[in-house]
Amino acid sequence: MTRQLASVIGGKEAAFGTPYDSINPARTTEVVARVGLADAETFAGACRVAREAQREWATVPAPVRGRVIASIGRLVEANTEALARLVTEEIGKPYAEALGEVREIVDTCDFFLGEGRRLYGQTVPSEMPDKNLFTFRVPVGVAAVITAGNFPVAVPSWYLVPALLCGNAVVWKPAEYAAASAHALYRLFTAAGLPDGVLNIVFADGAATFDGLSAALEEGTVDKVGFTGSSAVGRRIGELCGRHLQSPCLELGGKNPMVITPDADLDLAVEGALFAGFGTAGQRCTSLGTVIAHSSIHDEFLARYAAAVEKAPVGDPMGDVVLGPLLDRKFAERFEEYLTWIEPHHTVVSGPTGRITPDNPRGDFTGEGGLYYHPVIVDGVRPGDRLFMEETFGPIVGVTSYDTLEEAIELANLPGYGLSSSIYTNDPKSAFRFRAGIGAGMVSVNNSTSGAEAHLPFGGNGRSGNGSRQSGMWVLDQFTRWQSMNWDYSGRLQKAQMDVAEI
Ligand code: UN1
Repeated sequence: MTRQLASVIGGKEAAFGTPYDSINPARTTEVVARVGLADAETFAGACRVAREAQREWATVPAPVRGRVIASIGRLVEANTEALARLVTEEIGKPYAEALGEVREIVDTCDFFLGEGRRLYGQTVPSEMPDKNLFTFRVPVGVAAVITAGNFPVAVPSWYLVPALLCGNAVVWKPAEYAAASAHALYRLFTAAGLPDGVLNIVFADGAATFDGLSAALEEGTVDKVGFTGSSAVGRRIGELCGRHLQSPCLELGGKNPMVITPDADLDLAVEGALFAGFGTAGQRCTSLGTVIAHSSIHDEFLARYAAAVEKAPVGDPMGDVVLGPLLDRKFAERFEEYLTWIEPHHTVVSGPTGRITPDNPRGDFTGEGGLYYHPVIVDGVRPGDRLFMEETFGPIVGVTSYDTLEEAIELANLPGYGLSSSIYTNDPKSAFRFRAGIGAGMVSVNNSTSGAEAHLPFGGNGRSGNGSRQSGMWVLDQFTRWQSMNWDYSGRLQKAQMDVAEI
């Protein structure tokens, strides 16, 4: 029987709402879950419930909250295979990658369970005698977390784990096409001992979420918004939050470049470009957008890259494949549009393009009723081309060439995103110059643009975000605010700046 999933608010199932079917993109006739989408008022109501629950949760000592995070980590780890299988079934991510995604949640919990015992404030010297200064981290309050479905369980955990650890309550709105994976994760979180109302899950479409969030911000029941998704929606969320003097945590798109210098190990670069370009079918925010290869090795790299892509297995994501299907019909439609951006001056070096069907097969593979697409490499992209400038969430990689490192850096920065980047080189000077010149938040040397570790700052600049960072200790600044305290025990009024101690 098909799973029926409704929002859960304050520990209780909400009214079912409008039905939506989350399908298996590898077999589009298979419904993974029937999801009830809530309206805007339900979203705003969940924020009110969270506001109430947060008051109690904030009084739970941080080390005890850390123990809850430890339990979440253990529960997720014990359910690794089941959760990874569900992710693969619902969004078509190859099973090996889905296992990695679940691992990323456990890594996040491992990091933050200890943070419960740290969550340090500071003692700060005063300019006056007999006076002490302190800082404390205080929870922000209620966080509204809106996440995409390409990482349906790991990326939400990057918000939920630190937000909860810091003493906040959360209203989480996952992507509806990844609702079953989100619901399974939600159940594991709450089973670890979170009080009702501290973590709420609301399924809703984009319009209801936006209206519900506007209402909640107006009412003052949301204090922080976390959003992972497209740059266009991120901009709208940023504008909305700005009207309420809030700064959201935005993790948006990328047009992630990979520069290959003349002395690079080309086989290593090909391997990196294969994973970065076509892992998760090119639907990571860290996926490779454009390869910028030195003109002296451009042809050789391209030949090897095309050969590797030709050999890459595409098919059932439960099997040993590089590419499974695209996430969902909406993404498949958009990808078809990106394919129309291929211009006459481009050269497709990877064979056929478009959906894999019996009429457009990939070897023996005919697509079997799934949202499978041919991986595409397009040579000759250049500034001004949409394929060069815009994120193309899907299995397509552009290639261009350069002559000087300065030119490569300029090309890499041109689209105005700034999430991930990579350089393949054996020359440390080039690596460090690239690091200093690139506008991206993340730089890889001799490694793929994808695959950031869970305890380094993750995030971007420009069209990729507003400079906020997730993961590791840096995300604590998203979910706590600094409060300072001064305590004067001199027994007199000592005035700052006016009664500075003299020597
Ligand atoms: C995303 O696609 O939103 O670095 C996140 C990576 C993963 C996370 C991707 N650890 O590719």
